[in-house]
Amino acid sequence: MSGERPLKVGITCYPSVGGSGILASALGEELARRGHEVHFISYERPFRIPADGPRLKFHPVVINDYGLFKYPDYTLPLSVKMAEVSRDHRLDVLHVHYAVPHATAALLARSMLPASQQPRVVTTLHGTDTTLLGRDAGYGPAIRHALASSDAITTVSEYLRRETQDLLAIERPIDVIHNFFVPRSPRRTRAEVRNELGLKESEAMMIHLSNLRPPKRIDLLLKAAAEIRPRDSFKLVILAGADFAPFRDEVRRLGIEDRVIVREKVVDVEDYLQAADLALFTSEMESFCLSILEAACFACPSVAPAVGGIPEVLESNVTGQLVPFGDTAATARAVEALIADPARRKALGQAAKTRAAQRFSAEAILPQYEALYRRVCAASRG
Ligand code: GMT
Repeated sequence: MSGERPLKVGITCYPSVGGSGILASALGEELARRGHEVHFISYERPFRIPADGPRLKFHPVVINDYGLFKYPDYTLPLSVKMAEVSRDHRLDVLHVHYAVPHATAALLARSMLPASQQPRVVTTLHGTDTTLLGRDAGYGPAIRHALASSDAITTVSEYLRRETQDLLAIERPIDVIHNFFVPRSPRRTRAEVRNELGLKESEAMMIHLSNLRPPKRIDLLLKAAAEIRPRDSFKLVILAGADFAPFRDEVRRLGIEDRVIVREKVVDVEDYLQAADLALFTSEMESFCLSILEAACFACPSVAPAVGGIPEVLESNVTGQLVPFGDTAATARAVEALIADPARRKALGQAAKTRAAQRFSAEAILPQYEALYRRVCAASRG
């Protein structure tokens, strides 16, 4: 840190498996490492944050079950906890990841406090909070209001900035701060992981990691895998952040049971990423696709559709291969070409790793968040 006083930052995110929570957790961990004080506020401890330490603390939001409520309410107890933590720890900034309902709760928390105790509110949009909920008549106006009232808005890609401006008619400046990833050291060797998976020497390990939500288009992932030839040249290892059972029938129907290996709710993704030869994604929409970056950090090139913010993460023919969305034949051909050419695969993987370190590492991204926090803290409120 540059001689300036450390900041006190509250972070709210979804604690479950998902890119926004992973990013928010890594941000908090890195801020604490850099000497700032970080307070996570959520209904559960985010799964990747370390145990509480001198500069990192988790504050759970307790939700009671009231018979009158048909739908349990989270926004109000969250806002009360945010206000409490802001007041007790004199927070400079409340940084919320994923607008719904976090940004609205932060504004409410801010307005519950006297002016001298009000933190600045920074809202980071991650994707479907703009592209899905932003279009929803039941959420759009509330999101727009929360963004208009935040002290700063950031998006994780240029693509998402444009979408937010267009869909939500936001005219004020939006800062683009790309996602970053800090790879942890694998706990097992590449050989141990391949052994666990029962991979033959002749089989390329193709990895897919996601929360399996509808935009990930697991149907297309499986279809593309079924079109890869020779069919015994690879195994598709799916690190599923959710129950894979709903996709089992499709795996059987496509006759690829012997090609697909699923591991659910894996925490040590690094073990598998270091062992992978390439990664495959078939999403219909991604504002960034953190998983491509995670793979890149382990010199693993990706094949992915040219949608949303993916072209900002993956440079086609340099760090992997972009393909048209939904074209499973083109996807299978791109994968086949990489399987058949280990030297090219390696070159793309190395370039992906270098680019990740240059553009999407903590060293590259953290100073951007610190500068943003200092900017909003220095600005007088309009
Ligand atoms: O929008 C979602 O599907 C959930 C969200 C999440 O919390 O995982 O994903 C979004 O945020 C990630 C982290 O910034 C991005 O890498 C994902 O591309 C983005 N997903 C979409 O835009 C669909």
